[in-house]
Amino acid sequence: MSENWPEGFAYYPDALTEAEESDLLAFIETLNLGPFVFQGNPSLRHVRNFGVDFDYERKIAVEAPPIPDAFNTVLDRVAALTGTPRGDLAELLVTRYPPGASITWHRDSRPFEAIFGVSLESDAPLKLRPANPKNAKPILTVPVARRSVYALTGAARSKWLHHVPPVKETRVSLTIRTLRPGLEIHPAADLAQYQVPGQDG
Ligand SMILES: O=C(O)CCC(=O)C(=O)O
Repeated sequence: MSENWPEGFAYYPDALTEAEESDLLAFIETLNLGPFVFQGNPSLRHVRNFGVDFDYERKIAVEAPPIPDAFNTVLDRVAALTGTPRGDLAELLVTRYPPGASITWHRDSRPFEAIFGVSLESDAPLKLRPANPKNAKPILTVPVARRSVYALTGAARSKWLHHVPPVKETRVSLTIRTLRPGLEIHPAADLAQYQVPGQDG
């Protein structure tokens, strides 16, 4: 643990074995990822949501296909490491970052509560800074290694922003999230849209 990290941030290196990472990457190869699209603009990142999705246009949570069993091991591991009830891990987002892809400074959408990030295939820096620009704390950099898990809960989730700068090598991440209590999940207008996803984040 670093004393500089915000309250609610935790980092777990070597959370997965090399064999578990290989199995996950092989399964992810079989998924039909599509470009993340925001306000009509496709990004370099390719994504696919399971469990729940966030509709950025309507700003609501919507149903997504169930989380495949191939993710059971990683979900069990995240639950055990972070002390989160396994059943609360309701959403899983797969993201592939080809070289040059990044994710801009952001705080995750309101429907989601705790956030757990699993890094696969390559190491990358995760940047953190306070959401309030008047708070002059410096930007923190956490080198998140492949096979690690990081947690964003508490202040780290609600009062800080995070960002992954353009990656040098292909990186895959799993973003696993709990849902805000009482969240209404709307039926997806057409679940077939997820065969060619592009509106998750
Ligand atoms: O790839 C990561 O570790 C960060 C993903 C993220 O911040 C997001 O999907 O909202």
